[in-house]
Amino acid sequence: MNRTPARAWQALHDHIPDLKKLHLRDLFAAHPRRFEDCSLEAAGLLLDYSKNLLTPRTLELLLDLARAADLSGWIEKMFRGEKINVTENRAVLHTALRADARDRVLCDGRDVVPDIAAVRNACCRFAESVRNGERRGYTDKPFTDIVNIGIGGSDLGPAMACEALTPFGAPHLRMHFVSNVDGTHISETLKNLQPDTSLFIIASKTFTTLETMTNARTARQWFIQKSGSPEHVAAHFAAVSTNREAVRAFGIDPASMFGFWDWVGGRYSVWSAIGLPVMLAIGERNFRDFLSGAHAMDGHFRSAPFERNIPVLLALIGILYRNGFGCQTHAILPYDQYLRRLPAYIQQLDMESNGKHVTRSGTRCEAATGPVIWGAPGTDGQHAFFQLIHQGSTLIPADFLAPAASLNPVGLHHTLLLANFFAQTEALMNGRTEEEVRAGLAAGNMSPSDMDFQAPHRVFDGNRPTNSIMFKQLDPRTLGALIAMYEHKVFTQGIIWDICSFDQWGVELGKQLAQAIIPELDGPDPVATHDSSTRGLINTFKRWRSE
Ligand code: G6Q
Repeated sequence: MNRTPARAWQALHDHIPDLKKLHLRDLFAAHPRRFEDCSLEAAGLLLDYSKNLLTPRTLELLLDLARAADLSGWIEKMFRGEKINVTENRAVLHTALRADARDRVLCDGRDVVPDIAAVRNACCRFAESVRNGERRGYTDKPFTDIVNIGIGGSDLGPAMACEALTPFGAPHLRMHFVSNVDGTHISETLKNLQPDTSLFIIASKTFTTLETMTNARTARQWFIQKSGSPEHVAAHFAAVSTNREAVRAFGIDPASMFGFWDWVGGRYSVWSAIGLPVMLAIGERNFRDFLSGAHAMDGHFRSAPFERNIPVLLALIGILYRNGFGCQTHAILPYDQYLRRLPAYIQQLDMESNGKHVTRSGTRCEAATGPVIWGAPGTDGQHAFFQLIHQGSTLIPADFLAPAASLNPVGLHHTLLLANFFAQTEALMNGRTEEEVRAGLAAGNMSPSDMDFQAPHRVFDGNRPTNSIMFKQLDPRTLGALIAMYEHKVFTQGIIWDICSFDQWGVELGKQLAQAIIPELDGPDPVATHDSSTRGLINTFKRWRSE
């Protein structure tokens, strides 16, 4: 075994030239049981990683990396509430949010499990009273529209989960998510709402985020104007935040405020009170199933040996492509319309966590870190960007995800969807040789000279790696397991790259930058500050907006 990270990295790099000589087609031909050997199930998910460019030796070298980075030690530190978010000096305890009620998780010597249960119970009571019509608006009508105002981690998780779990949602509640500070987002949302049946949730960990607070103020103004009195605000606005004082100052009734803790990162917060819109949509029982799916994945991640551990394998395979093959991006391709927003969610989770170039101790990372995450649902993507995945000059590893059963079993739709799911990964692996192409063209009676011209365009090299992730159906439990799987994949990669996956200084910078410019945009006078580009743009903006 290569016991130090440096030796483990070196051994992996030494091995890459051998891998580059292989073709997936040959790996399958040589090992008829490759699927059986390279697939596993946990928490309701099946991972097939056989269509990856790896041999048993590759896996051994990748596992050495995990061991050399003391992955087991770090997993325990996370679950036990040690302050592994080193730059913010915080614990990282989103796993405690879905822990068993009998578990004890200590943070600064205090068991956080009862605190979590208390807030969750309050959220569930609130959600149930809205769902069953007990809690009503100022004209005594039940609520019909829930508007979550938040951004980033306070938006993407609940928005994605509510959409993914639409079939489990209360049909009498319409969910809306407003995030962008572009006035269009809030205006277009408010256009379709009645004040007396709308409930606003202001979701912000800090309760200072410019976009959220601006949208929240606009919503409140609209509400007061339409309802005719500020007195009704208390019944129509709730808040989810860690900043009690700011919530109070905004005028939200403390009884409608749900807290969480600094050890819940924004992009890991859908399990906390930030999940209130999800509880409103799917109800308490389903929300608990969502948590239990994540908890099942936590148990698997914490206890399964690394070679049989889904998040660890996904992480190691990602590292193989990022660091061994120099791949810059990774695609997330759900074959499920309800998972339309999953790529955007994983994009934030992964890119905000591992988009860092400095190690935990502050030196520059030697290895390349987080890839660009992108994607869209199949089969739409097939008619758009898949061309580049099949024949482009860049290797793009991809995760294909699909449920075995559809929640909308109409006609042949699901069979056709899954036929595409299977066909794509098979084609990406096998490609199409020149011989096969020529045989096809010859069957169509193409002339030899046309064939010479056409053949190179129609050859597919194949050897393009994919993971397939299947589950029986998309339900709250499965979604919980899926998200937790990606959280732990990202965690594992962060540990191996030796970066702090839980801070987000790039986001903090974004929050400060605009502040300096806001006052400069007042009035018509040109500014004389900044570089010539920024100054030129600001002054053109000022001129044009007044024309
Ligand atoms: C997530 C990030 C970021 C954050 C938003 C919203 O991990 O920190 O996306 O969630 O900037 O922040 P607030 O919840 O504080 O408004």
